[in-house]
Amino acid sequence: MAEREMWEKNFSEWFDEAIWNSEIMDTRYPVKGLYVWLPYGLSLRNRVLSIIRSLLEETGHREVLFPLLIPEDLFRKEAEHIRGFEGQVYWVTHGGNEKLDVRLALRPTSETSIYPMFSLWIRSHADLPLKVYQVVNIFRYETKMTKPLIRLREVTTFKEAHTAHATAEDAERQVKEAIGIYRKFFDALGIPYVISRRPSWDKFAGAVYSIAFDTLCPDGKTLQIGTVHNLGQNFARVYGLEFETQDGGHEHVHQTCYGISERVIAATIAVHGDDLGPCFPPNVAPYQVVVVPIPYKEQADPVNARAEEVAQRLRESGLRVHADMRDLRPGRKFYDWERHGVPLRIEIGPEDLRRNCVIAVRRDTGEHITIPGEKLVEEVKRVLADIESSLKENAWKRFSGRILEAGSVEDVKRLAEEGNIVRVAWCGEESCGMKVEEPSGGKVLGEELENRPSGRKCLICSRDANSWLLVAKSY
Ligand code: 5CA
Ligand code: ZN
Repeated sequence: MAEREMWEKNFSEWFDEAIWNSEIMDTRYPVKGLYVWLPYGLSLRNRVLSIIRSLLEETGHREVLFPLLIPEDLFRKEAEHIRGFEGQVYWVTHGGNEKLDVRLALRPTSETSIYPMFSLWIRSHADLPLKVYQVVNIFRYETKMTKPLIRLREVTTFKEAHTAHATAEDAERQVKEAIGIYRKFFDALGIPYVISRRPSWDKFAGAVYSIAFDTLCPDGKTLQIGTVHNLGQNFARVYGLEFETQDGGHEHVHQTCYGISERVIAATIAVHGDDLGPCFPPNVAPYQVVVVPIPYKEQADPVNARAEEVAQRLRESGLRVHADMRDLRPGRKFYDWERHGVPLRIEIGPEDLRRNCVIAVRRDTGEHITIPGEKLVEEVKRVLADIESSLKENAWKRFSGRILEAGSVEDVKRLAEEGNIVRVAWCGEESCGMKVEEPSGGKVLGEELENRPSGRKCLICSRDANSWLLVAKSY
């Protein structure tokens, strides 16, 4: 069974080693907060992206691609937005040796580049709703400690969706649709999450309100893996996003935006890990199966030939398979591929040749399974499907076991420090919420969505509690 000592007790170091050993990234690029994707990592990234792309496409989002640079005057229009991002913007001040008349921001997110164009595109109610998305790099001069895949200064995999609607109700419906899309997306990756409405003091700069998905890293710190924002008409007013209504009047659109980043890949690595390293869910694993021949002296040729043949049969059935034919000891190969998180290993030795079978070894449990030759494809597919569902199930089990209710204010701090997400019964008053954050030593994630307490009193003021406030240590 999987050991999880190092993974839990020393997660930060574990994580850096995991992405190095599995050749996801090279973290030696000489600019802080910028990292290099390696082929294996990029293959994983692109599979994760293809899941979110299809979820967006099937709900009517169209892909666009906007410029990286935003002129300062446009960038500064929405007051709250600029207040929120000011300290994080990289500026382009020169073209060659010439100083630019108007400085250009490297987008830290794209509202201020997209919405001026929306104002040209949107004419009448017939143009609405408008739903677009793009996958781009963004730059944020982060001042907290940077970490590969988790807190970057160049986010390379920023998927942002932007929508415009005729009514507030339709924007509200869009927020729900976005939440549904992200649920499916995280479910596909087996990442457990809580969904909460961020407190007003922690919402996206320029939003009316923000909803966030958080997962839990093995060290007990939460990681925000996606957000959905209702922007109301804040941006529409300053960028002049007006449309002609059915009866000829003019109104501002209502907007939403929602985004994820490669943090989702960090979460995939983190939640399915163990002391050996990551274990990638088969639906996104760069290699789903690795075939390792175990040759013995004079039997080497037939064993190698069988290994190639087995790999080829599996490939033809649509699986991503790597046959490791390097001139190395099998034990060394096992070690390598475990660290690359390949969910299933197939071993073939002389004995298996004679019996016409293979040995499959699960990365998640270490279990050895004998598969007869005639059932190769169907059995491998069945085992992979089982790995996928049990990774998800186990991640959820560990996660759910770490969402605990606080019985008192002192409890909040203790439980958060022990690495839990703490549910605090809350009356809904902001002042009570703020009184929880201070002494907790953690962060108020927000008001939990779709789950409410019954028969509880607010932990601060003892009035009836309407909702759970979630508190945790966080990244
Ligand atoms: N425009 C909105 C929605 S697209 C926006 O920028 N929202 S955000 O600021 O909350 O970012 C969306 C998600 O991107 C976050 O939930 C987080 O998961 C991820 N993210 C934000 N900043 C970084 C960063 N510096 N490094 C890695 N991921 C990040
Ligand atoms: Zn209260």
